[in-house]
Amino acid sequence: MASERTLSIIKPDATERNITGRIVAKLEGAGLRVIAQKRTWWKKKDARKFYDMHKDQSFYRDLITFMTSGPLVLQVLEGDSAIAKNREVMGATNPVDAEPGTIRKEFGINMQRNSVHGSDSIETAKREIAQCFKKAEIVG
Ligand code: 3AN
Repeated sequence: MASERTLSIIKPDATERNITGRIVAKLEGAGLRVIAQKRTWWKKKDARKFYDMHKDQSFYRDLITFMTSGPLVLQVLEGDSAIAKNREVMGATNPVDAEPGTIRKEFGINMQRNSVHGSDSIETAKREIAQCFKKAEIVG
């Protein structure tokens, strides 16, 4: 298995409920290592850039409003098959469809307020990490 890096975001519904530590514990428990982390509050332009591929979707405006409604925790995770492993521990987009034990099953509220984001491919991970972190902020 190759070591990979992926971008993880703890979303405003989770920072609001003060459960960021419980989410990081799940990620670490899955064998992922946090090699960069910061708490931030996105401007609309940050969220629009990040979710540009969804700009024609019906949920886009609500998604931008939600992702700028409170603090986020941005993280780079590293590990063997980190992209797939992160998505496995996150669970399905809709928490009702997520497997037991996943972050979204335990903490997600609905399709939008689903507590975490994770990159879905190597290319996406590269782009998302570069948008969120300077090279010097990533300490593997
Ligand atoms: P995932 O985060 O599971 O990869 P994507 O990339 O399809 O899901 O969607 C990005 C984000 O957009 C989701 N995390 C979710 O917050 C939101 N989203 C996706 N589909 C819907 C939907 N049908 N209604 C509301 N929000 C949605």
